[in-house]
Amino acid sequence: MSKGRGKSRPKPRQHVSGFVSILGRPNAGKSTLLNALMGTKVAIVADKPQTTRTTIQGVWTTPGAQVVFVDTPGIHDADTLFNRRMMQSINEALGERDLLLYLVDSTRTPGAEDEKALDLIKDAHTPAIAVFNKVDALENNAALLPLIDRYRQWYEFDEYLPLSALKGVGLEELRAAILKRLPAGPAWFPADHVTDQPERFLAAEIIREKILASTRQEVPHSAAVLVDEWKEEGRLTRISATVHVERPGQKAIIVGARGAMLKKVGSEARLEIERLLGRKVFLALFVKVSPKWRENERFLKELDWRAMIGGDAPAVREPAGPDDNEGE
Ligand SMILES: Nc1nc2c(ncn2[C@@H]2O[C@H](COP(=O)(O)OP(=O)(O)OP(=O)(O)O)[C@@H](O)[C@H]2O)c(=O)[nH]1
Ligand SMILES: [Mg+2]
Repeated sequence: MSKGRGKSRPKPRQHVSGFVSILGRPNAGKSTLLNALMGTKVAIVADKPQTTRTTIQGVWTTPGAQVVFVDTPGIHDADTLFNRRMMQSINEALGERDLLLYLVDSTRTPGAEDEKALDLIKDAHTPAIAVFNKVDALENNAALLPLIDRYRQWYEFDEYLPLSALKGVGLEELRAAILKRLPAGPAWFPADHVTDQPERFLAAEIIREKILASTRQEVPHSAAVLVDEWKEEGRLTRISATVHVERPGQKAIIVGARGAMLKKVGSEARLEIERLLGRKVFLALFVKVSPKWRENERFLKELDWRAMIGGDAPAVREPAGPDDNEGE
């Protein structure tokens, strides 16, 4: 707070830009924060861990700055090929960044796993801000001080900020702390560029979000969504997508009694995809049992849109693993 000077005009600064990765344990609120910082929904959110499965970019452009935020999967012990891929994408998000935001769920008591997750931050040798999220859910803020102290003992962050990504409390302070640490640089993307995710992937993610919201236990982890077909027909976009699960019991849950669950998920997803595209959408949704897809290299390649749009991987056009894919 500046004493007596009222609102002093900030000095004109050079245009700044940079890459800022958002990291933390599963369910800490990383994607909620990305959406809050962007002011628009870029990443799906759920009250289940491991919702985000790949890095997701949100490009925030203001008159004096452009920030590329990179949301990441939660840091966890990887047990399957799929989880190892998730950890790999976290590691990639740590390289050559200007700043890291390490998100802590302030409502949880920190333990050994939280301390271990910080090793990744320590090894990155990049400026990092510790963000204590979900303060709206704390009974009183006094609980925050010992928590901040604990993290301070584990790692000396550049700053420690309380925040509620959900309620938008502390966002301005966080934005200021970010901008202050970015180097002078140009905008790399046009002002209307918001994310790197193709519409096909966003649609698949929206479908998965509706499934996550309606299911529990092992079903959320076992569901993967692939868009099989995408056709523009006049003013209508016709999308056909398949929800892959690992076991017949999970398929039964997602389909529901007389197809009720699939209908609900499908219509919730369709409405949101229509809002996203600004067009009418016809969504055909199927459920398929694809045993052990999380260990299936070819299936994972199909899920990874970066590989599909010509990353380093060769374009594989054969049907993915256990999938029967789109019909001609
Ligand atoms: N009360 C409260 N809940 C929050 C806040 N931020 C996020 N949440 C909730 O925490 C849950 C997880 O949010 P996500 O944004 O999906 O968390 P994430 O860290 O991206 O999770 P993963 O992608 O699974 O690693 C959701 O139910 C959010 O609504 C917050 O500031 N306050
Ligand atoms: Mg997430």
